[in-house]
Amino acid sequence: MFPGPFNATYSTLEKRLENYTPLLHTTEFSIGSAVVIMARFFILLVVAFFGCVYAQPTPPVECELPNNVLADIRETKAKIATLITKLRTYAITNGLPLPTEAAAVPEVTTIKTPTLAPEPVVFKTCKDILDAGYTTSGTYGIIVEPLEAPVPVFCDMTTDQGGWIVIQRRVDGSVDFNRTYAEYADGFGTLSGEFWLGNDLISALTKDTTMEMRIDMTDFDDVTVFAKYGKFLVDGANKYYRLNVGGEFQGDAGNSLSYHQRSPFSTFDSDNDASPSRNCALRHTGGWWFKNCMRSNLNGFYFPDGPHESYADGIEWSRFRGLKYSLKSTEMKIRPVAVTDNDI
Ligand SMILES: *[C@@H]1O[C@H](CO)[C@@H](O)[C@H](O)[C@H]1NC(C)=O
Ligand SMILES: [Ca+2]
Repeated sequence: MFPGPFNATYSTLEKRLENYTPLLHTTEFSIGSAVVIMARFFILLVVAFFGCVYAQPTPPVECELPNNVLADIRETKAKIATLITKLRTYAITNGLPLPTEAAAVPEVTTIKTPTLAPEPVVFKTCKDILDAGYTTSGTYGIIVEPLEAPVPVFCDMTTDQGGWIVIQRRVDGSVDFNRTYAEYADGFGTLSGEFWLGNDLISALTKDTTMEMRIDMTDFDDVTVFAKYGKFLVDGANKYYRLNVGGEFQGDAGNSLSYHQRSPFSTFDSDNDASPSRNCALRHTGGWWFKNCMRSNLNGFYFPDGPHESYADGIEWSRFRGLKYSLKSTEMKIRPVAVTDNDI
């Protein structure tokens, strides 16, 4: 064919341009102009071939090309370099594999067919995240409509088969739970420690998805019990975040929440309870679905020891340790109700 270096250069270039052909259709740089450049380069090679080989019929090693041919070759090389730059830019903007920097002319062996970006995976609950294979408890982002940005939540991936969004945690008294109605609406505290997720978020999470709710609690003797409700829904701000708790009850903690069924949420600065004479939240501290007034309040004052002289102002669950005992730790968590064979 052509003398040594030209042959190698030509066939390499040809191969590369062939590899880039699928891309050329999708770039502003048309296949037509690439073909023109190729054809021009080919003619130059033929000229070079006859110039060298025919002038010196014995196997040529080197020969001088006319200046105008050399100039044309340089110009053509520059055009090819421009083409390659455009292709590299295309590859970068479309996430395609890049030709290596090392070679003067990039070496391309495979071309990834441009594909549409995959749909981002959207997790709406911790159960979604668990089902996707994330089995470690911790903070994850979930989409809570109508918000578009992911909301950080703490997922309990181990308790009772996991997949729980934790909405409340008390563990050491480090966070003040004696807060305003607005603060309870927004949420406060830290997801890794003590917090209230926020009534707006809890309402949004439970509004369209049937959720079950589980409470794990521990006393200062490290006795751990739980209460689990088959259905849990918190109404929106327009209904003062009214509690809807029902379904099947399970647990060894006793049921101290059903008494509060259909009570709106109250805080010391927003008395929505069923007691005309008292402000239940002010008396019992924290924010809760107070009625007249309470059989539980897990958002009360954190007593560091457990038993207390005062009446029902700590972290209380009457069926477990009565109303003069403040619990050591509590966690409230929600999870979509599993679809059973009966529902299908
Ligand atoms: C909670 O805050 C209110 C308003 O500041 C205050 O009147 C009340 O005494 C506080 N309760 C506790 C237990 O700190
Ligand atoms: Ca009242």
